[in-house]
Amino acid sequence: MNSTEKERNPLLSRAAFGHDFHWGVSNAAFQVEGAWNENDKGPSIWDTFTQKKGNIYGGHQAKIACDFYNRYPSDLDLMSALGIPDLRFSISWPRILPKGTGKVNPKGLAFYDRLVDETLEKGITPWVTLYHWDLPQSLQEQGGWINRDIIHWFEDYAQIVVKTLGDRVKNWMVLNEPMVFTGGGYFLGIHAPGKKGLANFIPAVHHATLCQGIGGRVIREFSPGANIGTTFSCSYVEPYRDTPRDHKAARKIDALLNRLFLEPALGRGYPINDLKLLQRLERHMKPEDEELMKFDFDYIGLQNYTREKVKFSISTPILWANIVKAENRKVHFNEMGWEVYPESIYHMLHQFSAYPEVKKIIITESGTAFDDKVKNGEVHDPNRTKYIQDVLHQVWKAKQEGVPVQGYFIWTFTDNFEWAEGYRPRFGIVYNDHTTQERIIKSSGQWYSDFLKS
Ligand code: GCO
Repeated sequence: MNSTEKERNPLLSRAAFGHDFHWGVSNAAFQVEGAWNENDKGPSIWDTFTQKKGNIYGGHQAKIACDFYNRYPSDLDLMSALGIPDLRFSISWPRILPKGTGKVNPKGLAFYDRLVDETLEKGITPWVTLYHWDLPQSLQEQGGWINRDIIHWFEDYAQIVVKTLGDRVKNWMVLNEPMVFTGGGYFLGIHAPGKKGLANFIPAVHHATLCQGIGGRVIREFSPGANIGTTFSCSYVEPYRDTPRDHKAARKIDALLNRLFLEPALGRGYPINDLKLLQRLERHMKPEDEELMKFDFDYIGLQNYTREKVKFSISTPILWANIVKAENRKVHFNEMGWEVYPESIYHMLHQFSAYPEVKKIIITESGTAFDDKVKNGEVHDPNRTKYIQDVLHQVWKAKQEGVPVQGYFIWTFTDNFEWAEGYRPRFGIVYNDHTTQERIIKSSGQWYSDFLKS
């Protein structure tokens, strides 16, 4: 691209975001590692959930996934060759503590020791997520997230990990998307552990919120000088029609999707005024909880993929609100059925940065899923490249307007196990042939490499 084109569209240069802006890719243990029972790893709720017939698209399994457990050295080489500076990955709790508590698995710790060392050796900065949904099955058998004891189980687990890696890992995230793992796993039953209803959802929400703050304090204590964040899924929410009922419905869904976990972390308590059903949380609150939930995070991890349009719905009791699917709104949508709407991230950056307690925002996940195909040994995904460019335009605009956004991580590096959707949706900038484990850099991956080297 010649210089005049670059000037016309400054976004196509990394420099437009400033020298201190972080760039990377994200993945998660259960979605890429495989080795589901190797070297004394215990089962997670996702191992149990995927092995139960009917839960996962096509009966897909993650016993091997991308075989990252064995292939991470060559994947790190590929990231390094592409000039990707940062890698976000997560720790598998049952690899460290096969029973969730008690006896530590030295082979599990040794794996992450090696992974961190090799990441650093290859000039890549590790960003570590403590919890990306793979709760040890044995803890679920004691109630999992609905058992308040999890705040002690999680604290012990976090201490072991941070004491082991905290000398070399200086960028941390406590939880990945608590709204999704409590909503999917403990209300709708479509994610592990497949529980349903408010009786499961409400205590899971409160205990996850407590662990957000507890995890922050553990990292602060055992990883000196660490940059500590935690991540939140979010979607720009708009009323389907410009009517008072749809506006009210949109406010409720916004409270549920975008405020439920962020506001207690900021010391603002739960958004009960806009979502009366959250009053149920109060019976789980103990006097010390307001303080426990709060933590002075160095940054907020923002994870955005789409926007939602919401309408009043008489057929949805308690919430009286329904999301109108993209396919019913005649808009362009991706392999997940999510509207392709890059502007959403602009609105969420402003919405999150409007809280004075939010010091910095890192976009810890952003990407899109298409039905990518290999043709003559190559994978051309110009639609993904365009989406990322359009999103970066929105990020740059928000940054120009004063939003303290300091980083962008693409979800994800290699195509991987997309939870209940199995391997069908491909999010990667690198194609993975799940039979041969062959990696093929997609045209979006090449574009990202060129952008990072620009
Ligand atoms: C999430 C998870 C990722 C997903 C990605 C695409 O945000 O749901 O962090 O594990 O794979 O978001 O759905």
